[in-house]
Amino acid sequence: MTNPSFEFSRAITRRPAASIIDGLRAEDTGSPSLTGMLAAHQAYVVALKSTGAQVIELDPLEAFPDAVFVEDTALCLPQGAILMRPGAPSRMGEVAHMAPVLRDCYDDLREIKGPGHIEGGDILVTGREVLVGRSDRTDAAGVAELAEIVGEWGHSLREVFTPPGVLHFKTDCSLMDAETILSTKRLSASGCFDGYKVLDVAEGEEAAANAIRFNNLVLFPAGFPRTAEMLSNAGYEVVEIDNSDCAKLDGGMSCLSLRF
Ligand code: CIR
Repeated sequence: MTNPSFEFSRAITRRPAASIIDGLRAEDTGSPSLTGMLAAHQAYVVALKSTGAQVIELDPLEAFPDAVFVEDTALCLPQGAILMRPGAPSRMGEVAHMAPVLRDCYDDLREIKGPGHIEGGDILVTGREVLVGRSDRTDAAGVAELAEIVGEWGHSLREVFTPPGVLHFKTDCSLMDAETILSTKRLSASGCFDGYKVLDVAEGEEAAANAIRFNNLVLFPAGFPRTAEMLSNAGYEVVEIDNSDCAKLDGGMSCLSLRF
């Protein structure tokens, strides 16, 4: 039996556009390099495919600099998919480009109609529940609208809080298996993962918390050796991907795909 929280047969990605240099960022640490980003993106797709999954690779969208971060546009569950309503005004138009792709993959496609906002980066689906972190991009009304839809599909949703100053809930945590969460200490200290097995990232390696478990692999940002070693010692097969360009736009491993 497969576990839908980390066993997937498909993923959707979108190649970065040249406009990526205009992507949103909380703090300007320099522009990402398109060449670097394309190479890292290719390595990411190769890793996903190496697990046997089919990857739907979408064309770049020049008009939307952040469109490479497809995770924020939808939530994919076994019962159906839900189009999000991003809190970042410049990203709202990305959803219309994802809609036809998901319509081809799902019989049941819903949408967050508003007035609330919610982005996929704030949603962690575990083996037992859907956790949604309120953030600057995800508000109470967005969470409430999502709760109704996933409730209809038999999922329980729990609202939690993304730490202040952190872009998305999953900037600070990832699912390693149905019951195990990789997290920053600042997030796990809030108690939101009580009852789960929590692996805290090494001190000073907070940016390592955004990884993804995809079938047999953990796709993990390169450059965080102590956390990578902890995961390997815990039995996970870790594949390191260069995240240096994505990081300049506050992006990480989870943002680059929708997985289902
Ligand atoms: C943004 O600010 O929306 C993008 N520059 C980064 C989005 C990262 N997405 C994610 O964590 N799911």
